[in-house]
Amino acid sequence: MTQTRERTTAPQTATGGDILVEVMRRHGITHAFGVISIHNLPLVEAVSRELTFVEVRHEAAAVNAADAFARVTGGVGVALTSTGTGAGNAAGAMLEALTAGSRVLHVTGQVEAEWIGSNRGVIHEVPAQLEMLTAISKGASRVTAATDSARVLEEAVTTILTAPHGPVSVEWPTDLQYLARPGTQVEADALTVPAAVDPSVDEIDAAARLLAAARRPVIWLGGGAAGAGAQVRQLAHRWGAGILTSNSGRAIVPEDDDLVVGNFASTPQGAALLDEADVLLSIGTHFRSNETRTYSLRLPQQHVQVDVDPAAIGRVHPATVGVRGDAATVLDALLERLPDARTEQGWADRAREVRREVRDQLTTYIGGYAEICRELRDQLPRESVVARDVTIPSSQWGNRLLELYSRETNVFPLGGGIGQGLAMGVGAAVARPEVPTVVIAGDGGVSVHLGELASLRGVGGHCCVIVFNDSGYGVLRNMQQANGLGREGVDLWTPDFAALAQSMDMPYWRTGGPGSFGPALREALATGGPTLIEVDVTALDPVPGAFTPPVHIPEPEERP
Ligand SMILES: Cc1ncc(C[n+]2csc(CCOP(=O)(O)OP(=O)(O)O)c2C)c(N)n1
Ligand SMILES: [Mg+2]
Repeated sequence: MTQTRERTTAPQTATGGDILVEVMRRHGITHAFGVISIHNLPLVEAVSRELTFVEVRHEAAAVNAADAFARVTGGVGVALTSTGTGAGNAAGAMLEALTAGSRVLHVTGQVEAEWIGSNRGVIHEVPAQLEMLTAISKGASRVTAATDSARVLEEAVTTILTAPHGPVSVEWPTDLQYLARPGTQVEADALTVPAAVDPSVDEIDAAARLLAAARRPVIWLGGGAAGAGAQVRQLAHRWGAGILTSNSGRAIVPEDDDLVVGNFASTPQGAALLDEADVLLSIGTHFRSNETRTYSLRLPQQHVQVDVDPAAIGRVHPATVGVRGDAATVLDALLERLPDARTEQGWADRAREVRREVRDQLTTYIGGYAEICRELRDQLPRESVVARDVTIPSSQWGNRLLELYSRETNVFPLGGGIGQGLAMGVGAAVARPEVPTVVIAGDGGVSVHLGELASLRGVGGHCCVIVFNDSGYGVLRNMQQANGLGREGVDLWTPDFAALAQSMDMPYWRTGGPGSFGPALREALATGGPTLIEVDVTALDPVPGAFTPPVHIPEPEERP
């Protein structure tokens, strides 16, 4: 079943869409994701004509795909939505982009300029759209004059790219989209993204003094350490220090490095390593609740914290020395000042031992999942993106045990919202067509945006969607059970995924028992196109240990 696309010729007159194209070109952005509407038609038309427009089925998916595109390419992702409900639909995914600090430019329509705020019931008119957009983004602005569109877009991109990064929304009244013309714009040139402030020499000297005295140092990486991977690796090996990471700090140093303990800080062995350490060097991390046993994990008192955001210093764990600045710049300066390793004999081996133990223990615990995890790693190229939805296989092992080798391949919803992984997979597959992408999703999460299977089929992305089917919201089931709560709201009527895949013209495999996943994955990846593998979680053998999320439920004695 092939579906052909008809391309129309360029319209007689250029529109604001051509200005958007100019801005995108200036920043090396090749694709936009979105849903067409009377409120963004000129934008979609020009992007389709001059660059690539990827049709998705929901505005949240457009933002998720743009977000993943940005994470994978290291550039900016663009999402185009309609005004009103379309812009509102984008909100949940914009919140994810905000949480993750993603470089997303969200351009949405607005009713014609003269009707804004008139409350006359103009189609798609909503009160306070700009206020809503402001609340869900790093910044939001409106095009108020046709000749000012390029400046507004450039300013938006500048805000996105100014550290700490984040998504920006621009609303553009429909009439002004048509009236805007290239060549008539004020200040249309690319603006300068301000460089991160140079770190203070005093702070670096103080940090180096403390670090030089460390006998048992440990490094903790968050997503803010991206760009400093080579330096961190050098320092870790010079020092013999183990590297713990948050989920988003994963693979900044490739996870097959023998000093990478990884996203295992909250395990007993990870906690023990932290307990034994005398100095912690943290770089660009939030110390989020999920990664610190809701802030109860004991961290070394001596703490050098590096972050580009001054507000992060000491926010969760007191910093003995805070260094504000770009991670790579700060690490370069620290490497200069820390020429020799004087750490305790055997300390590096201690980190290696923890690395081994946490992996062995989890591999045993996850039973039949271990084979799936191993097959994924064995069969996927190192450059493949693994886009993970919020499902047990992600939380339990995909976010930790499944080795990743570069930050760009580590795509997951940092804010924990389900239903975003599939569209992230679409964005990743578009960004990296030369290697297969894999999506890990639960039956619940994938059902949030089933329409995005059609988007994936439409773009023909080389992407294998792996749906782990336990007929419901398994993680909440486990939570209810572990806490003596009633089993409500968790058992779902689940689609026939074979029939669904057939309707999507996607090759399909159902696996479950031992030995069944590997061959299915091999065949799926060999197709070079979109495929669907359903894993019957109930057939996994040996039965995996249960996973319950690391959230605090008040004990009866805590209740007033
Ligand atoms: C947007 C959003 N709504 C609700 C939740 C709560 N939630 C977390 S995991 C989950 C279940 C996901 O089910 P599924 O994808 O089938 O994965 P499973 O837990 O069964 O492995 C739900 C409902 C959430 N995280 N995000
Ligand atoms: Mg499920």
